[in-house]
Amino acid sequence: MTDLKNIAQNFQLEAEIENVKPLGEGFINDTFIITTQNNGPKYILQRKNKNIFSPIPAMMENIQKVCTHIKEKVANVGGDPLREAMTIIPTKDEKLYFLDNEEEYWAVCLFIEDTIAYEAAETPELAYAGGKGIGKFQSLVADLKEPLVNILPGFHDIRYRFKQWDEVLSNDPVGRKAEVSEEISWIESRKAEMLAFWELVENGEIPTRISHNDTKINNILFDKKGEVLCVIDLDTVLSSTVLNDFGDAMRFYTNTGLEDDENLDNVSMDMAIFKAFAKGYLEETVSFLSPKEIEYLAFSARYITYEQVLRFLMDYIDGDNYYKTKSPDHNLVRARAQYKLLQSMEAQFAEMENFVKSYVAELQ
Ligand code: GN1
Ligand code: MG
Repeated sequence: MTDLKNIAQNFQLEAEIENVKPLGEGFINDTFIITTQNNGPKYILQRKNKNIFSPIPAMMENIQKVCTHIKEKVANVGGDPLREAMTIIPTKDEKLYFLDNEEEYWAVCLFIEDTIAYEAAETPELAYAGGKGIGKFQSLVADLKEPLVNILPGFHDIRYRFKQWDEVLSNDPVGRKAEVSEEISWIESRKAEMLAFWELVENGEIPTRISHNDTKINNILFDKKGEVLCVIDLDTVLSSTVLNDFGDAMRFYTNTGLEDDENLDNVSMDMAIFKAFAKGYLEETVSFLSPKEIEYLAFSARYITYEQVLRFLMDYIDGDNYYKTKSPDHNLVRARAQYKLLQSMEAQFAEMENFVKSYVAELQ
Protein backbone atom coordinates (compact mmCIF):
# COMPACT_ATOMS: atom_id res chain seq x y z
CA MET A 1 0.00 0.00 0.00
CA THR A 2 1.34 3.38 -0.93
CA ASP A 3 1.86 5.61 2.08
CA LEU A 4 -0.08 8.64 0.92
CA LYS A 5 1.06 10.84 3.78
CA ASN A 6 4.64 10.09 2.88
CA ILE A 7 3.99 11.06 -0.71
CA ALA A 8 2.25 14.26 0.38
CA GLN A 9 5.21 15.18 2.60
CA ASN A 10 7.27 15.85 -0.50
CA PHE A 11 5.26 18.92 -1.48
CA GLN A 12 5.48 22.48 -0.19
CA LEU A 13 2.38 22.35 2.02
CA GLU A 14 1.76 25.27 4.35
CA ALA A 15 0.74 23.19 7.37
CA GLU A 16 1.22 19.75 8.92
CA ILE A 17 -0.73 16.99 7.23
CA GLU A 18 -3.74 15.68 9.13
CA ASN A 19 -5.22 13.16 6.70
CA VAL A 20 -5.16 11.98 3.09
CA LYS A 21 -8.39 10.42 1.79
CA PRO A 22 -9.76 9.31 -1.61
CA LEU A 23 -11.90 11.83 -3.49
CA GLY A 24 -14.27 11.44 -6.44
CA GLU A 25 -14.43 8.81 -9.15
CA GLY A 26 -12.22 9.87 -12.06
CA PHE A 27 -11.82 7.22 -14.74
CA ILE A 28 -8.13 7.88 -15.30
CA ASN A 29 -6.18 9.31 -12.35
CA ASP A 30 -6.42 8.48 -8.62
CA THR A 31 -7.44 11.50 -6.59
CA PHE A 32 -7.12 12.24 -2.87
CA ILE A 33 -7.77 15.17 -0.58
CA ILE A 34 -5.16 16.29 1.93
CA THR A 35 -6.41 18.01 5.06
CA THR A 36 -3.98 19.86 7.29
CA GLN A 37 -3.92 20.49 11.03
CA ASN A 38 -5.69 23.40 12.75
CA ASN A 39 -8.02 23.87 9.80
CA GLY A 40 -5.14 24.78 7.52
CA PRO A 41 -5.44 24.76 3.72
CA LYS A 42 -6.60 21.62 1.93
CA TYR A 43 -4.95 20.19 -1.13
CA ILE A 44 -5.75 17.79 -3.96
CA LEU A 45 -3.22 15.01 -4.45
CA GLN A 46 -3.31 13.01 -7.68
CA ARG A 47 -1.48 10.00 -8.97
CA LYS A 48 -1.34 10.87 -12.67
CA ASN A 49 -1.91 8.03 -15.11
CA LYS A 50 1.40 7.68 -16.93
CA ASN A 51 -0.03 5.07 -19.32
CA ILE A 52 -2.30 7.73 -20.76
CA PHE A 53 -0.54 11.06 -20.36
CA SER A 54 2.99 10.96 -21.66
CA PRO A 55 5.34 12.37 -20.62
CA ILE A 56 3.87 13.54 -17.31
CA PRO A 57 6.53 16.25 -16.71
CA ALA A 58 5.50 17.91 -19.99
CA MET A 59 1.86 17.65 -19.02
CA MET A 60 2.58 19.42 -15.74
CA GLU A 61 4.45 22.17 -17.65
CA ASN A 62 1.40 22.60 -19.89
CA ILE A 63 -0.90 22.92 -16.89
CA GLN A 64 1.45 25.38 -15.22
CA LYS A 65 1.59 27.57 -18.35
CA VAL A 66 -2.18 27.70 -18.57
CA CYS A 67 -2.62 28.39 -14.85
CA THR A 68 0.02 31.13 -14.81
CA HIS A 69 -1.56 32.80 -17.82
CA ILE A 70 -5.06 32.72 -16.33
CA LYS A 71 -3.80 33.98 -12.96
CA GLU A 72 -2.17 36.99 -14.61
CA LYS A 73 -5.34 37.86 -16.47
CA VAL A 74 -7.52 37.40 -13.42
CA ALA A 75 -5.19 39.61 -11.35
CA ASN A 76 -5.26 42.31 -14.05
CA VAL A 77 -8.99 42.73 -13.64
CA GLY A 78 -8.89 42.67 -9.84
CA GLY A 79 -9.96 39.03 -9.43
CA ASP A 80 -8.58 36.47 -6.97
CA PRO A 81 -5.91 34.35 -8.70
CA LEU A 82 -6.00 31.77 -5.90
CA ARG A 83 -9.69 31.09 -6.41
CA GLU A 84 -10.19 31.74 -10.11
CA ALA A 85 -7.37 29.53 -11.33
CA MET A 86 -5.80 26.29 -10.21
CA THR A 87 -2.64 26.64 -8.11
CA ILE A 88 -0.04 23.93 -8.57
CA ILE A 89 1.95 23.23 -5.41
CA PRO A 90 5.56 22.34 -6.22
CA THR A 91 7.65 19.75 -4.42
CA LYS A 92 10.24 20.79 -1.85
CA ASP A 93 12.83 20.55 -4.61
CA GLU A 94 10.75 22.88 -6.81
CA LYS A 95 9.39 20.30 -9.27
CA LEU A 96 5.80 20.26 -10.51
CA TYR A 97 5.50 16.53 -9.73
CA PHE A 98 6.95 13.88 -7.43
CA LEU A 99 8.22 10.59 -8.82
CA ASP A 100 7.98 7.79 -6.25
CA ASN A 101 10.00 4.58 -5.91
CA GLU A 102 7.51 2.71 -8.07
CA GLU A 103 7.96 5.25 -10.86
CA GLU A 104 4.51 6.72 -10.26
CA TYR A 105 3.95 10.45 -10.78
CA TRP A 106 2.15 12.56 -8.18
CA ALA A 107 1.01 16.17 -8.30
CA VAL A 108 -0.66 18.51 -5.83
CA CYS A 109 -2.84 21.56 -6.25
CA LEU A 110 -4.59 23.82 -3.80
CA PHE A 111 -8.16 22.84 -2.90
CA ILE A 112 -10.47 25.80 -3.47
CA GLU A 113 -12.86 26.24 -0.54
CA ASP A 114 -16.52 27.26 -0.69
CA THR A 115 -17.19 25.89 -4.14
CA ILE A 116 -19.62 23.38 -5.57
CA ALA A 117 -18.87 20.69 -8.15
CA TYR A 118 -22.01 19.27 -9.75
CA GLU A 119 -22.39 15.79 -11.16
CA ALA A 120 -25.22 16.75 -13.53
CA ALA A 121 -26.60 19.92 -15.14
CA GLU A 122 -29.90 19.79 -13.31
CA THR A 123 -31.33 23.07 -14.59
CA PRO A 124 -30.97 25.32 -17.65
CA GLU A 125 -29.62 28.03 -15.32
CA LEU A 126 -26.76 25.77 -14.32
CA ALA A 127 -26.12 24.82 -17.95
CA TYR A 128 -26.09 28.51 -18.91
CA ALA A 129 -23.52 29.23 -16.18
CA GLY A 130 -21.46 26.22 -17.33
CA GLY A 131 -21.53 27.47 -20.92
CA LYS A 132 -20.30 30.87 -19.77
CA GLY A 133 -17.57 29.19 -17.71
CA ILE A 134 -16.20 27.15 -20.60
CA GLY A 135 -16.51 30.11 -22.98
CA LYS A 136 -14.68 32.34 -20.53
CA PHE A 137 -11.94 29.74 -20.06
CA GLN A 138 -11.41 29.62 -23.82
CA SER A 139 -11.30 33.38 -24.11
CA LEU A 140 -8.80 33.61 -21.23
CA VAL A 141 -6.38 31.23 -22.96
CA ALA A 142 -7.06 32.45 -26.51
CA ASP A 143 -4.00 34.73 -26.38
CA LEU A 144 -1.64 32.27 -24.69
CA LYS A 145 1.28 32.28 -27.06
CA GLU A 146 3.56 29.70 -25.45
CA PRO A 147 3.16 26.37 -27.22
CA LEU A 148 1.84 23.36 -25.32
CA VAL A 149 3.41 19.93 -25.72
CA ASN A 150 1.04 17.44 -27.27
CA ILE A 151 1.03 14.81 -24.55
CA LEU A 152 -2.07 13.08 -25.92
CA PRO A 153 -1.50 12.60 -29.64
CA GLY A 154 -4.74 11.99 -31.48
CA PHE A 155 -6.95 12.59 -28.44
CA HIS A 156 -10.07 13.88 -30.22
CA ASP A 157 -8.75 13.03 -33.68
CA ILE A 158 -11.16 10.56 -35.22
CA ARG A 159 -8.68 9.50 -37.90
CA TYR A 160 -6.32 8.38 -35.14
CA ARG A 161 -9.20 6.73 -33.27
CA PHE A 162 -10.14 4.75 -36.41
CA LYS A 163 -6.58 3.48 -36.62
CA GLN A 164 -6.77 2.23 -33.02
CA TRP A 165 -10.25 0.84 -33.72
CA ASP A 166 -9.12 -1.14 -36.78
CA GLU A 167 -6.21 -2.60 -34.82
CA VAL A 168 -8.33 -3.62 -31.85
CA LEU A 169 -10.94 -5.16 -34.13
CA SER A 170 -8.40 -7.13 -36.08
CA ASN A 171 -6.69 -8.41 -32.91
CA ASP A 172 -9.93 -9.06 -31.00
CA PRO A 173 -7.72 -9.87 -27.97
CA VAL A 174 -10.42 -11.26 -25.66
CA GLY A 175 -12.83 -12.65 -28.24
CA ARG A 176 -15.61 -10.12 -27.63
CA LYS A 177 -15.98 -8.90 -31.20
CA ALA A 178 -18.58 -11.42 -32.36
CA GLU A 179 -21.05 -10.50 -29.63
CA VAL A 180 -21.03 -6.77 -30.53
CA SER A 181 -21.50 -6.84 -34.28
CA GLU A 182 -24.52 -4.56 -34.09
CA GLU A 183 -22.63 -2.00 -31.99
CA ILE A 184 -19.72 -2.16 -34.43
CA SER A 185 -22.08 -1.26 -37.26
CA TRP A 186 -23.07 1.94 -35.39
CA ILE A 187 -19.47 3.06 -35.71
CA GLU A 188 -18.85 1.89 -39.26
CA SER A 189 -21.99 3.52 -40.69
CA ARG A 190 -20.97 7.01 -39.53
CA LYS A 191 -17.26 6.92 -40.34
CA ALA A 192 -17.43 9.08 -43.47
CA GLU A 193 -19.30 12.04 -41.96
CA MET A 194 -17.03 12.08 -38.92
CA LEU A 195 -13.88 12.05 -41.04
CA ALA A 196 -15.30 14.81 -43.23
CA PHE A 197 -15.62 17.02 -40.16
CA TRP A 198 -12.13 16.23 -38.90
CA GLU A 199 -10.65 17.03 -42.30
CA LEU A 200 -11.72 20.64 -41.76
CA VAL A 201 -9.56 20.71 -38.64
CA GLU A 202 -6.68 19.01 -40.43
CA ASN A 203 -6.73 21.43 -43.35
CA GLY A 204 -7.06 24.48 -41.10
CA GLU A 205 -10.54 25.57 -42.18
CA ILE A 206 -11.42 25.09 -38.54
CA PRO A 207 -8.59 26.76 -36.57
CA THR A 208 -6.53 25.19 -33.82
CA ARG A 209 -6.67 26.89 -30.43
CA ILE A 210 -6.03 25.96 -26.83
CA SER A 211 -8.87 23.87 -25.55
CA HIS A 212 -9.64 21.94 -22.38
CA ASN A 213 -10.83 18.70 -23.98
CA ASP A 214 -12.64 17.22 -20.97
CA THR A 215 -15.48 19.59 -20.19
CA LYS A 216 -17.70 17.38 -18.06
CA ILE A 217 -19.64 19.48 -15.56
CA ASN A 218 -17.63 18.12 -12.64
CA ASN A 219 -14.50 19.64 -14.14
CA ILE A 220 -15.66 23.14 -13.23
CA LEU A 221 -16.11 24.69 -9.83
CA PHE A 222 -19.09 26.94 -9.18
CA ASP A 223 -19.25 29.50 -6.39
CA LYS A 224 -22.16 29.69 -3.99
CA LYS A 225 -23.91 32.24 -6.22
CA GLY A 226 -24.05 29.72 -9.05
CA GLU A 227 -21.36 31.38 -11.20
CA VAL A 228 -18.40 29.46 -12.56
CA LEU A 229 -15.34 30.25 -10.51
CA CYS A 230 -12.65 28.07 -11.99
CA VAL A 231 -12.09 25.35 -14.58
CA ILE A 232 -10.15 22.40 -13.17
CA ASP A 233 -8.70 19.08 -14.38
CA LEU A 234 -6.35 20.60 -16.92
CA ASP A 235 -4.54 17.34 -17.76
CA THR A 236 -6.01 17.39 -21.24
CA VAL A 237 -5.28 21.03 -22.21
CA LEU A 238 -4.07 20.83 -25.79
CA SER A 239 -3.92 22.78 -29.00
CA SER A 240 -6.90 21.42 -30.89
CA THR A 241 -10.29 22.76 -31.87
CA VAL A 242 -12.43 24.52 -29.26
CA LEU A 243 -15.34 22.59 -30.73
CA ASN A 244 -14.11 19.62 -28.67
CA ASP A 245 -15.04 21.54 -25.54
CA PHE A 246 -18.47 22.56 -26.71
CA GLY A 247 -19.20 19.06 -28.00
CA ASP A 248 -17.98 17.26 -24.90
CA ALA A 249 -19.91 19.56 -22.62
CA MET A 250 -23.07 18.92 -24.63
CA ARG A 251 -22.47 15.18 -24.45
CA PHE A 252 -22.44 15.44 -20.70
CA TYR A 253 -24.79 18.32 -19.82
CA THR A 254 -27.72 17.48 -22.09
CA ASN A 255 -27.95 13.79 -21.17
CA THR A 256 -31.22 13.16 -19.30
CA GLY A 257 -29.74 9.88 -18.04
CA LEU A 258 -26.36 8.75 -16.81
CA GLU A 259 -23.28 8.27 -18.95
CA ASP A 260 -23.52 4.57 -18.08
CA ASP A 261 -27.30 4.28 -17.69
CA GLU A 262 -28.51 0.69 -17.94
CA ASN A 263 -32.02 1.92 -18.64
CA LEU A 264 -31.85 3.42 -22.10
CA ASP A 265 -35.30 4.97 -21.67
CA ASN A 266 -33.64 7.43 -19.29
CA VAL A 267 -31.20 8.65 -21.94
CA SER A 268 -31.94 11.46 -24.40
CA MET A 269 -30.70 14.92 -25.30
CA ASP A 270 -32.47 17.71 -23.40
CA MET A 271 -32.96 20.57 -25.84
CA ALA A 272 -33.56 23.16 -23.10
CA ILE A 273 -30.15 22.33 -21.63
CA PHE A 274 -28.56 22.49 -25.08
CA LYS A 275 -29.96 25.96 -25.67
CA ALA A 276 -29.02 27.25 -22.24
CA PHE A 277 -25.42 26.05 -22.47
CA ALA A 278 -25.09 27.32 -26.04
CA LYS A 279 -26.36 30.76 -24.99
CA GLY A 280 -23.86 31.11 -22.18
CA TYR A 281 -21.04 29.77 -24.32
CA LEU A 282 -21.77 31.98 -27.32
CA GLU A 283 -22.07 35.12 -25.22
CA GLU A 284 -18.44 34.63 -24.16
CA THR A 285 -16.99 33.42 -27.47
CA VAL A 286 -18.90 34.90 -30.39
CA SER A 287 -16.38 37.75 -30.61
CA PHE A 288 -13.53 35.43 -31.55
CA LEU A 289 -15.08 32.31 -33.10
CA SER A 290 -14.77 32.02 -36.87
CA PRO A 291 -17.82 31.44 -39.10
CA LYS A 292 -16.71 27.83 -39.66
CA GLU A 293 -16.46 27.19 -35.94
CA ILE A 294 -19.95 28.56 -35.45
CA GLU A 295 -21.25 26.53 -38.38
CA TYR A 296 -19.98 23.28 -36.81
CA LEU A 297 -20.84 23.99 -33.19
CA ALA A 298 -23.99 21.86 -33.15
CA PHE A 299 -22.25 19.08 -35.09
CA SER A 300 -19.46 18.96 -32.51
CA ALA A 301 -21.93 17.51 -29.98
CA ARG A 302 -22.56 14.60 -32.34
CA TYR A 303 -18.85 14.25 -33.13
CA ILE A 304 -17.70 13.95 -29.52
CA THR A 305 -20.61 11.73 -28.51
CA TYR A 306 -19.85 9.43 -31.44
CA GLU A 307 -16.18 9.39 -30.48
CA GLN A 308 -17.14 8.44 -26.95
CA VAL A 309 -19.30 5.53 -28.20
CA LEU A 310 -16.27 4.39 -30.17
CA ARG A 311 -13.84 4.76 -27.25
CA PHE A 312 -16.04 2.87 -24.77
CA LEU A 313 -16.83 0.12 -27.28
CA MET A 314 -13.20 -0.16 -28.38
CA ASP A 315 -12.07 -0.49 -24.75
CA TYR A 316 -14.68 -3.21 -24.22
CA ILE A 317 -13.43 -5.17 -27.25
CA ASP A 318 -9.85 -4.58 -26.13
CA GLY A 319 -10.55 -6.14 -22.71
CA ASP A 320 -10.98 -2.95 -20.62
CA ASN A 321 -7.47 -1.57 -20.54
CA TYR A 322 -8.16 2.17 -20.62
CA TYR A 323 -11.13 3.19 -18.48
CA LYS A 324 -11.63 2.07 -14.91
CA THR A 325 -14.66 -0.25 -14.88
CA LYS A 326 -17.01 -1.50 -12.17
CA SER A 327 -18.31 -4.63 -13.93
CA PRO A 328 -17.19 -6.82 -16.85
CA ASP A 329 -19.67 -5.18 -19.23
CA HIS A 330 -19.35 -1.62 -17.90
CA ASN A 331 -17.73 -0.27 -21.06
CA LEU A 332 -20.42 -1.90 -23.19
CA VAL A 333 -23.18 -0.40 -21.03
CA ARG A 334 -21.49 2.98 -21.42
CA ALA A 335 -21.20 2.59 -25.19
CA ARG A 336 -24.90 1.69 -25.53
CA ALA A 337 -26.01 4.60 -23.37
CA GLN A 338 -23.84 7.05 -25.31
CA TYR A 339 -25.22 5.66 -28.56
CA LYS A 340 -28.76 6.31 -27.39
CA LEU A 341 -27.71 9.89 -26.68
CA LEU A 342 -26.13 10.18 -30.12
CA GLN A 343 -29.36 9.04 -31.77
CA SER A 344 -31.31 11.60 -29.79
CA MET A 345 -28.91 14.32 -30.96
CA GLU A 346 -29.25 13.18 -34.56
CA ALA A 347 -33.05 13.36 -34.29
CA GLN A 348 -32.90 16.92 -32.91
CA PHE A 349 -30.01 18.16 -35.03
CA ALA A 350 -31.93 20.62 -37.21
CA GLU A 351 -33.25 22.41 -34.14
CA MET A 352 -29.78 22.49 -32.56
CA GLU A 353 -28.29 24.07 -35.68
CA ASN A 354 -31.12 26.57 -36.07
CA PHE A 355 -30.80 27.65 -32.49
CA VAL A 356 -27.07 28.34 -32.79
CA LYS A 357 -27.62 30.30 -36.00
CA SER A 358 -30.41 32.44 -34.63
CA TYR A 359 -28.71 33.16 -31.32
CA VAL A 360 -25.48 34.19 -33.06
CA ALA A 361 -27.52 36.54 -35.27
CA GLU A 362 -29.08 38.03 -32.15
CA LEU A 363 -25.68 38.63 -30.57
CA GLN A 364 -24.02 40.14 -33.62
C1 GN1 B 1 -12.21 10.47 -18.90
O1 GN1 B 1 -11.01 11.04 -16.08
P1 GN1 B 1 -12.24 11.69 -16.52
O2 GN1 B 1 -13.43 10.98 -16.01
O3 GN1 B 1 -12.25 13.18 -16.24
C2 GN1 B 1 -11.56 10.75 -20.26
C3 GN1 B 1 -12.43 11.64 -21.11
C4 GN1 B 1 -13.77 10.95 -21.30
C5 GN1 B 1 -14.37 10.67 -19.94
C6 GN1 B 1 -15.65 9.89 -20.09
C7 GN1 B 1 -7.89 11.54 -20.44
O4 GN1 B 1 -12.27 11.62 -18.15
O5 GN1 B 1 -11.85 11.83 -22.37
O6 GN1 B 1 -14.61 11.75 -22.05
O7 GN1 B 1 -13.49 9.92 -19.10
N1 GN1 B 1 -10.25 11.37 -20.08
C8 GN1 B 1 -9.18 10.87 -20.72
O8 GN1 B 1 -16.48 10.18 -19.04
O9 GN1 B 1 -9.26 9.92 -21.50
MG1 MG C 1 -11.25 14.60 -15.84
